[in-house]
Amino acid sequence: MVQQLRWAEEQCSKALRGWQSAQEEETRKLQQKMLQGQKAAVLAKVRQLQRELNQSRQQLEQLRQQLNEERANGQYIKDKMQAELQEAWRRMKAVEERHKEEMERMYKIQLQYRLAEQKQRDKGSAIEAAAAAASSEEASSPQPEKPSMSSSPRSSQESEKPCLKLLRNVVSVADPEKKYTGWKLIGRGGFGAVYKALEAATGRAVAIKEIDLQHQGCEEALKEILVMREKKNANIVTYLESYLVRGAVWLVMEHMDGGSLAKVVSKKRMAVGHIATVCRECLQGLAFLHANQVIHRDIKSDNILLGRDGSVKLADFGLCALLSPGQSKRRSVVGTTCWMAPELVRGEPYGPKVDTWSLGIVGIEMAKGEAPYVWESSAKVRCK
Ligand code: 3AM
Repeated sequence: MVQQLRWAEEQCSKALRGWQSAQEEETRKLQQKMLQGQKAAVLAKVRQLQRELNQSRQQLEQLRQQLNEERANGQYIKDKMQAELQEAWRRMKAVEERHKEEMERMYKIQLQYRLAEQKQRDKGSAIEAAAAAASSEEASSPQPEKPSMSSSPRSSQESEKPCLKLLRNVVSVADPEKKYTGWKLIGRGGFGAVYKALEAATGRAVAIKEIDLQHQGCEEALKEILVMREKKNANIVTYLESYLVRGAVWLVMEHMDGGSLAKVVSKKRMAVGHIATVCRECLQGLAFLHANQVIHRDIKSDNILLGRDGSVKLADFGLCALLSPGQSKRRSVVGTTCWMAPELVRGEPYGPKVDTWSLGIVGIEMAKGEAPYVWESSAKVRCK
């Protein structure tokens, strides 16, 4: 019996141990499950954070890139401005150099003329002096290159007299300051200034070019008036009248309300069709001048004027040359360097074709915005 009880006890304790260990196993499994659940939740959280972190990192990287790009852009703009500044400085220096050269040339020419005048005065004939001055224009070289550096500064009283007499016969006698009102300065050139004014009687707008005879010779002013007065054409600015006022000629002409071609080319690139039209109109003007034995000698965009009605006209005849059957070629070196034909630069005999060359340079101005070598010194341009 005792044995049976012991066996039963053993069986019971075995069963108890088995149940205990099964329960422990269950508890462990349950704990594991709970832990796994927590772990999964935590892991999900960690993954979520990881994603957010990555996003923040990407945003940061993008911002850094933007910042770098902006810095690079800023640097680029700074570099570009610096380059433009250097270029502007270089151009200014080139212009300064050209200005200095032109001034020196002008002084030399003035000296030549004074000497020529002195010689003629010694001969005792004022008329002879004027003739000699005119012929020395063709003989002496180099001559001035810009209208502002005109080759004939005012001659002495004696040699000016015949020219002034002729001028007085040509100009009007009324008071231009009464006839024209509302004067406004348009611009200045080496010769003097150009004003816009209104004819009081009609309200018509006119341009009045004041030619200072101290700077532009009397002969040149007279020549300019006579050529404009006699050679009328749809492609040449219309001359109206002129006055002699306080040592200056006031040349009254039609007002071209579109301004100069130079202004247009400096502001925008022209369409091919517009370039072709300007060329055609200028060529018509030149054909007319050449058929009338006149060489303009200073064709450039500054001397081509535009009207809002589409008109294109040649202006500024201060440097023109008149040909004759006995003199079909000229030699004097006048004009503006970058527009001058090679034969003219070299001081060789030349004819009307020099104007055609200059118009070719105007074509380049219209296509590219400026004439070739325009920022180089005159001496350099002549070598090219
Ligand atoms: O300096 P800008 O280009 O503004 O165009 C000529 C230049 O102006 C203008 O006068 C200035 C000095 O030469 N000009 C000359 N003749 C003219 C005219 N007949 C004229 N403007 C209008 N009509």
